[in-house]
Amino acid sequence: MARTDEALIVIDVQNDFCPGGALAVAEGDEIISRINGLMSDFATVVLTQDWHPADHASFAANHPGVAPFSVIDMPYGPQVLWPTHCVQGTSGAEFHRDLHTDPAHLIVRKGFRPWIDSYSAFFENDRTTPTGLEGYLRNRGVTAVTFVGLATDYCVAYSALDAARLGFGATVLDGACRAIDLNGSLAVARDQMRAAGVVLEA
Ligand code: VGL
Ligand code: ZN
Repeated sequence: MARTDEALIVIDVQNDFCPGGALAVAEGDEIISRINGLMSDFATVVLTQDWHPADHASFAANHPGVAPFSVIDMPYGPQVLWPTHCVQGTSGAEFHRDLHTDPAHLIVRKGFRPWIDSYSAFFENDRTTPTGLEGYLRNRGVTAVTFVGLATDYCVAYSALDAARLGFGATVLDGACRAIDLNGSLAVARDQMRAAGVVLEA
């Protein structure tokens, strides 16, 4: 039976992060059946949804002359410029059709402010503007969170690092995640997570 103090956080299992999508993560769809099977083990299930306006500052298309995957300085720090993805209301922003969404208790949308990106389920990329998820989890008595989804080295890692920083027990099920791995970002993310006390399990 599900432990009442544990939550499963399913990060960004959306069409644009799956094969054929605008920011496709290799094998991104191969984790879905395992994720579906995990949901009944947790008393709280949260889905996140990357949810950008078309004029979002993280899109290379909104920075003329700058190539996708280059890095620029934003007021809150370095920012990778991504191909246009997960635009609000488009099919690319929808959850993958195989993902079970009915068991979810909460869907957190993030990245909807045009001038700031939001990788983490807890904070925008300034690491201080909250999404409200921390309060939701604490209010429900959650003390430990398990992360699965896309992408390991961006939204999953940022979320897990924030969870650990906030004092939640934090586990990442690596086999139920897939990575973008941009210039070694996966190895860096794994090192940072381990150093922060995030438990990486297969
Ligand atoms: C993500 C890059 C841009 C992610 C979201 O879900 O990991 N990565 N937006
Ligand atoms: Zn995004």
